[in-house]
Amino acid sequence: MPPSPQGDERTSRTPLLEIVIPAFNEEERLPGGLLQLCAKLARMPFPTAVIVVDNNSTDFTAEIVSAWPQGAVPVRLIHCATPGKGAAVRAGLLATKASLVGFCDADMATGLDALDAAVGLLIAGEQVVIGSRAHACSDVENRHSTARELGAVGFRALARMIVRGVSDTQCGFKFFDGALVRQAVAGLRTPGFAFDVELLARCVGLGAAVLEIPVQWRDVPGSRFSLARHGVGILLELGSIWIRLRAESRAGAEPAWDPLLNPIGYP
Ligand SMILES: Nc1nc2c(ncn2[C@@H]2O[C@H](COP(=O)(O)OP(=O)(O)O)[C@@H](O)[C@H]2O)c(=O)[nH]1
Ligand SMILES: [Mg+2]
Repeated sequence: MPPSPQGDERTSRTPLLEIVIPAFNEEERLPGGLLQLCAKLARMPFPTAVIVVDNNSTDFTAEIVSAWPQGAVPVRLIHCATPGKGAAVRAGLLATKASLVGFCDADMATGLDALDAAVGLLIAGEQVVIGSRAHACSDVENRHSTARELGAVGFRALARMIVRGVSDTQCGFKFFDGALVRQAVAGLRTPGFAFDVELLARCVGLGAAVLEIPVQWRDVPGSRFSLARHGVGILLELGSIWIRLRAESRAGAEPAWDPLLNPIGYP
């Protein structure tokens, strides 16, 4: 089907908002997620675009994106050679040019109604707006195992030592001032699931405040995360983040903070 005239007009302009979706073996969940996201973005009153970042998926993820019909919301595929969600999000964010950018998961576990609030807050001057399942007004439908929930409690306690004041660093729904996040993500070194902690720490190190907003979140079956496969790796990643940021701070590099003497924090 040829793109609509409206699509021609919207896609010829530089997007104001670009959204990155990291995707690994997502042939089941991605088509529905992309449909939802594109429908939502097509209703926004400015040009938008989507970037899907694939890590050598062994299923039809890449083919699905390559063949995606280019309508009012262009959808572009990027390959990332380094495995991991963090590496993929980094590659996607670095490929953006828009003044507002963000990322969300292929399963659209976070309800897209929150996008209006996130974009409105960024336009009003916020620099980092993130979905938070810990927000008192969030509506969360969680089917995680007890083991994963216990692991999450431990993770949150450790993550708070690096980004104090953020209750939920791991919700896959984060939006940023484009220039800020491109600068922050350039230094990101965490390839796996703990990358959000380093990214938020780097944004705060650059002087940004993190605003958590309520979301509707439902656990979508088909998660790529496995406590058995990723649990230890995540802990190691947290330790590396702490050490790396501390070393950078001591060397006088950005971000200029020390997690011991001057922990990233909010009032
Ligand atoms: N490109 C890429 N995406 C990944 C990788 N691991 C996870 N993702 C994506 O990250 C998003 C969140 O993953 P998901 O499995 O839903 O994790 P959960 O919601 O935390 O259980 C999805 O879009 C996944 O496809 C990876 O190694 N590479
Ligand atoms: Mg998920």
